[in-house]
Amino acid sequence: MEKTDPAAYASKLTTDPWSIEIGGMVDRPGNYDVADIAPDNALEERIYRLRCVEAWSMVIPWLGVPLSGVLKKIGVQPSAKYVAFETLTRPAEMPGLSSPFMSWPYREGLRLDEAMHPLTLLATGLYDQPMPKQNGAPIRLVVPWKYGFKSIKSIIRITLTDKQPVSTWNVLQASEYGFYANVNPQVDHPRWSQASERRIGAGLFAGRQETQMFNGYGDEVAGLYAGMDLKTYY
Ligand SMILES: Nc1nc2c(c(=O)[nH]1)N[C@H]1C(S)=C(S)[C@@H](COP(=O)(O)O)O[C@H]1N2
Ligand SMILES: [Mo]
Repeated sequence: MEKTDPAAYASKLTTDPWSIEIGGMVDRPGNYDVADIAPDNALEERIYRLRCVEAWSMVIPWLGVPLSGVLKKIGVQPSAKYVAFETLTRPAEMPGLSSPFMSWPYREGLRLDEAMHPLTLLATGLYDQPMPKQNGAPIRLVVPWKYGFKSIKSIIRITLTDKQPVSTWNVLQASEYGFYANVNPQVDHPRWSQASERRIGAGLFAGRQETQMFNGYGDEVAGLYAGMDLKTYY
């Protein structure tokens, strides 16, 4: 492998045409075009907070469709309990991905009820524009009550399964990045506090903001985790 700056290759990533392979425990598996999954006339704008696990946050107006609607059309079989997501690895176009840090595709997963929650979005744009490549063109997940790493970019595969899916950050460092990764100011990362965050775009003198439980979406999503110890399932 040549030591070339991966940024030089970013523009080579082809995102059009793009289809997602949807399979596993579904009634209608197949390759679905992004234009069919999220047609322009179905796009909704959703203004969400995005809280990175590394204690920065941003407010972003996404354009997208609820994941639940897509899954309903594909037909989820009763045996399915989780949804697994996978990103493209194209060594010819993104040579940096053949480095030891990421020798396999970025992967994420949700429990089925999290995937079906009305806040969970498949986004194809932001700020009223098509999704920029660095933000996950042409289609990405947005799960606003979870740390940003759950919101996997540039999805090529969605698989319905009965086993908890592999998630990239969890595999890299399970003690630091859990499968659930719900934003929680009471459960610190081993190396830093999660009680506050730096809001990007809030201005130089805005100071840090207090992080909210479930990133402020507790009224909508706390019920998904009723009875669960969120220190154990972080
Ligand atoms: N495929 C893929 N998705 C990804 C990542 C990544 O490296 N690869 N990074 C994650 C992390 S850590 C965050 S905080 C968000 C950031 O989204 P943004 O780049 O649009 O700000 O994307 C997430 N999704
Ligand atoms: Mo992140």
